[in-house]
Amino acid sequence: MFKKIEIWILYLLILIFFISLILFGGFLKYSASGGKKLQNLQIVANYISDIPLNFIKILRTTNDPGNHFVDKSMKNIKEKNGFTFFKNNEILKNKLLILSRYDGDKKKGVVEVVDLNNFKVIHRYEPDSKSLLKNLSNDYKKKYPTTEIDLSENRMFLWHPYIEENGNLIFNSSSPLFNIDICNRVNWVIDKYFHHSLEKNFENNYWATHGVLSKINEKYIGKKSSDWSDDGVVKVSSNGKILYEKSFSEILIENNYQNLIFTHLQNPINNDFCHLNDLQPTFNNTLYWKKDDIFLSCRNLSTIFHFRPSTGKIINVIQSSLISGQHDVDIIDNKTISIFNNESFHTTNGFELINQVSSIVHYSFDTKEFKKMHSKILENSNFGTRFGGLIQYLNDKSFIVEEQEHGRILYINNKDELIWSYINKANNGKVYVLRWSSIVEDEDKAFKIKKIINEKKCIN
Ligand SMILES: [Ca+2]
Repeated sequence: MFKKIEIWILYLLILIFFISLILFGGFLKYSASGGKKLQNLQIVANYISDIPLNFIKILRTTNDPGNHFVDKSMKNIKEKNGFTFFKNNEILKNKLLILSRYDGDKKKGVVEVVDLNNFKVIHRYEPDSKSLLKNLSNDYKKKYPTTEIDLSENRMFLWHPYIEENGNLIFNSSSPLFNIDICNRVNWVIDKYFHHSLEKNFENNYWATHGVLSKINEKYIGKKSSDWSDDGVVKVSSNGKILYEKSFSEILIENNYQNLIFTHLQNPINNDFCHLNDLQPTFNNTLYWKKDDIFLSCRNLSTIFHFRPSTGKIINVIQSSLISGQHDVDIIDNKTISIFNNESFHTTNGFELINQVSSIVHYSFDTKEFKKMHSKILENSNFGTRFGGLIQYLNDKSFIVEEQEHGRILYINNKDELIWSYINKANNGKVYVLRWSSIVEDEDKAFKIKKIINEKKCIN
C-alpha cells in the first residue's frame, strides 16, 4: 500500500521541516515585534498562526453548552438554591427583582421577573435565539463571524436587561442591542456590537456601551486594527435609533489623554486598553456635574472618566489607589458617586482578587475623598467577584450587590445587615453566573408591569 522511500530523503524532509519551523517562528517573532518588511507575508503567517487557537475556541463553544457559564470555583456550591432569608424586611414590598441568570437546567440565559411580595417568579423572558439571529444583517454576521455560535440557544445571555413599564425588555448578549416584548417578540434591533451596560437618561433615551473597530492611526497600531479593541458610547432613542456615538479612543485623543491608550502596549491586555464596562448618566445640574454628563468606567485603566457629550470634554479623571478592576459607577447624591470595586488585577495567572473580597467605594466631589463602604458585611459574607458585578442602592440606602461569577445576590439593609441572599444553582448542584440584575423600585411602574404580565396573551 505504501511505497518505500530512501532513508536520506526522509532525513532531508525532516531537516527541511525543522528549518521551516525555525524560519516560520522567527518570522512571527519579527512580525510581533512590529517588523515593517514583507507585510503581505506577515498577514498570511499571522492568519496561519491563529488557526490552532480559533479551532480550539470553536471546539469549546460547540462542545460545552452551559459549561462556559458554570462557576468552576465552586465557591457557593454548598449554599442552598434560590432565596435564603436572614431577617424580616418590608422595604421591598410591591417591588420587582429583574433577575438575569444563566439557567443551568434549561441551559440558556433567561430573565425572570420576581414579585418581591412573595419572591415568586411571575414571568420569564426566554427569547428564541433563532428569531434574534434572523433579525441581524449579513454585514453584521460577516463582521463578527462567531455570531451564530455566540447567539445560539445555549450560549446567549441577557446582559444588564432594562425593563420598560409596557413589559418590553432591552438587552445585549455581547451582540446587537435587542428590544423584545413580553412575549419575546423582537420590537427592534440595533445592528452594532454592544456589551456591558445600558442606562436610561433624563429624557427617556438610553446610554449604552459598545465595541468599535479602532480608528487609531495605522502608524501606531499596524494594519491589524481589527485586533485592537476600542469601545464607544452610544445614545439610543426609545424606538431604537442612534442619536449620538463616539469611540473612546477619540474621546481620549481629543482631550489630550492619548498617553492612556498606549500605556498598556506591552501588556497582555493591550488590545483592550479601556474595557468600558459602565456608563452612568446624570439626571440634574449640581455644583459638580451637568444634566446628561456621563461617568465612564474603564476597568483596564482602573479609572472613572467624567465626560460631557454636549462639549466632547473630559471634565475629570477619577483614580485612587483603592480602585482596581472596577465595574459599575452609580450616582448616590448631588456630590457623591459609588464604585463597585472588584479589587481585581491582571496577573500572569489572569485576573485575581487582591484581598479576596470586592468592595464598594464612595467618592465625594466635595471633599475629593475616597472611602470604602460596607466593608464588614461584605467581608463577613466573603463577597468577591473578579469579573462583572454591580450594586444598586434603593432610596432608603439599602442595596443589592451581585457577585456575578459566583451566581449570588445579597440584599443588605441600611444598617449593613444581610436580609436575604440568592444563589443561581441548577438541579445538577452546580452554580451558574448572573448577568446584572436590578430592582424596579418605582411601585407604580412595578404595578403596570405586573398588570401587563397578568393580561398577556402570548401564542407560543
Ligand atoms: Ca451604573
